[in-house]
Amino acid sequence: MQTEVIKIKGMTCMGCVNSVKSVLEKIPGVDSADVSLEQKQVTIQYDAATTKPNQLKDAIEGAGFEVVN
Ligand SMILES: [Cu+2]
Repeated sequence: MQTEVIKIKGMTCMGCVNSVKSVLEKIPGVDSADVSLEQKQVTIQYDAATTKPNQLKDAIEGAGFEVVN
């Protein structure tokens, strides 16, 4: 299992947090997505053989948020 921490711009409330979490957890290979509104970041546990970091970032941007790193 691989861990990726992604900084996100544009999250303002728990609704945003839940959107980010649910799009990420729908991706095959993603085990968990732990979103912090305070720290404006998500910590993702995923299987690197199934999912690439770019897919995670694309999903966040697809949900309407900006990936910082
Ligand atoms: Cu919101």
